[in-house]
Amino acid sequence: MAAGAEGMRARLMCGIAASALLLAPAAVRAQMDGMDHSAHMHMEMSGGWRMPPMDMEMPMLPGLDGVVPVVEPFMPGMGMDPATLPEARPSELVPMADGDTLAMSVSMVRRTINGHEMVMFGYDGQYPGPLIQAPQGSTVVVRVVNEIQMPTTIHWHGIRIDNRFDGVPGLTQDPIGPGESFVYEIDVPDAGMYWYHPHVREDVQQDLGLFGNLLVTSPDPDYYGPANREEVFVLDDMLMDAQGAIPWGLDAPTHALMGRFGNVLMVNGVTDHQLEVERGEVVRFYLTNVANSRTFNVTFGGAAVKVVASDVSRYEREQRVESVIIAPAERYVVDVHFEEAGEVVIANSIQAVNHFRGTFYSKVDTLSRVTVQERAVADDLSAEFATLREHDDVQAEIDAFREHFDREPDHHLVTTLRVRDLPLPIVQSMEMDTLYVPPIEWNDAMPMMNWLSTAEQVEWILRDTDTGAENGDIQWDFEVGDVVKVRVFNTPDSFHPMNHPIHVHGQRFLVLSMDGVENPNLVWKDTAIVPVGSTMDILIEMSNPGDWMLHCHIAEHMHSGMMFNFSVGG
Ligand SMILES: [Cu+2]
Repeated sequence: MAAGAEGMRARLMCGIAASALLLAPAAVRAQMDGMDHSAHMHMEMSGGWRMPPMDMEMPMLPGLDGVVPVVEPFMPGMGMDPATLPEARPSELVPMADGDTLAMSVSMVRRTINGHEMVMFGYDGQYPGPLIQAPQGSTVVVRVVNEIQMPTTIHWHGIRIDNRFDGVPGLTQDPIGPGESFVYEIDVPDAGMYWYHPHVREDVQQDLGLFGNLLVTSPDPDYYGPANREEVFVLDDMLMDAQGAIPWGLDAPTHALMGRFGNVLMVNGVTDHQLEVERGEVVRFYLTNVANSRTFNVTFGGAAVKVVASDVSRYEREQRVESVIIAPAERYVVDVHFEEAGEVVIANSIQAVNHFRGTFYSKVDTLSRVTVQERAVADDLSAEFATLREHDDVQAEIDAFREHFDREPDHHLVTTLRVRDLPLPIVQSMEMDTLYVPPIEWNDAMPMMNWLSTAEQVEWILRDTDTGAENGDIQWDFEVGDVVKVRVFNTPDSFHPMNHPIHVHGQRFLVLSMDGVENPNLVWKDTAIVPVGSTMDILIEMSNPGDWMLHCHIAEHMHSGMMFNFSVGG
């Protein structure tokens, strides 16, 4: 073991009362109840680290006071007065025509979240970045100038883009250094809502505000059907305490086990999002999840919801849903009918799990408050909303792939993880928790453990079970026109199993089945979540030549190794 690792171990071990970690959950609970959590919440830790805030429902393992991650902390603009920076502006719509060019900066901005003025990053000084709108089939140009002190790139997520402009450092381009620029030419072959973000230290840069939407409009004005209005909802969270954001890891991400869950939820960068609609309005919501790790379960009070589209296409058939489960990087287009006057709370409604006590409790966080006025909307779309449209063109396009649905997979992936140099007490306490693993990790049930696990100690793995190759050692080679079936199994038998949103660059895929149950309503996707213990079959259409990535879209998992490249020849 390297000297650095020894030092790290000593630091992690420092202050841990190992015996306390080995207590049964009930005993830990008893100790917890006597503790004042708030006292150390605000404590300044050594080296600029502050302990992340604990959920009051969650036990704090005793003896972890003073233990910090093995990496140095990073805060943008350390020592800088935020007042010297321009205040970020809300996202602005940028309609672009074929061949148009947008000049876009990546720069430091001032933002206030939850009452805290912070130095953050912004695209064109906005949060989220500009809402770029481009007609389907066009090519738009974005000239990016990097004005922050870190290298960056832009990945145009979900776009079947020319490989040269996919924004993956070391694969499709060199990172854009501070002061440098890069010109992206973005072909947009598919209508839908996309988004853009960096592919360099996503856990830091994306969390600090580098994300924006790209709306590709169909020439068909009736593409999604009628709605009274459209709203863009960018869902995000931020991990903060009473002093502001908890620092990020400088050389490697913290929160490598579960990803960096925030405790402050936001829509379009604000914590108090509100809407006012008239009674009877059908509102179309374009949802994008830009959080590092959080999967949202979005509910719309008692209002009726139907799901229309997802990442890269409309569904075969519109369908009524109770809520929308949206993993990091996914998008959904939903229509919501606000029939009753009054207030409707759009919320993240989850069943939180307390790993150490093995208990569940419901948790509802308001995302947006919708005031539905008494006055009825002039253009009543109730009848149209009640109709569940079928899209023959979507079905016909998918028909060409049905011959592949039932055949054996071409490739098998299993997801798992390895940990190294985590102190024994942490490992033991993690083992205590394994009975309570939920299929979807809705919240951070172990804030301290999670925070302390860095990408230097945790390796998340995609393993090709046909060859035994893992992560970067996997190399898949295809040709344009290939239709590839991949089976992904998310094993529940690992140190800390967790759901993974799997993202495929440059292509589109269908989720054929989950746990052997056929998907009855298909939609083209670029990202799909595999719950713990589940097996997902996807069918990827290799339509776009080049060298591409496949990875987990939990930022901390990708940076902990959960990625590999594949090539499409032709
Ligand atoms: Cu993952």
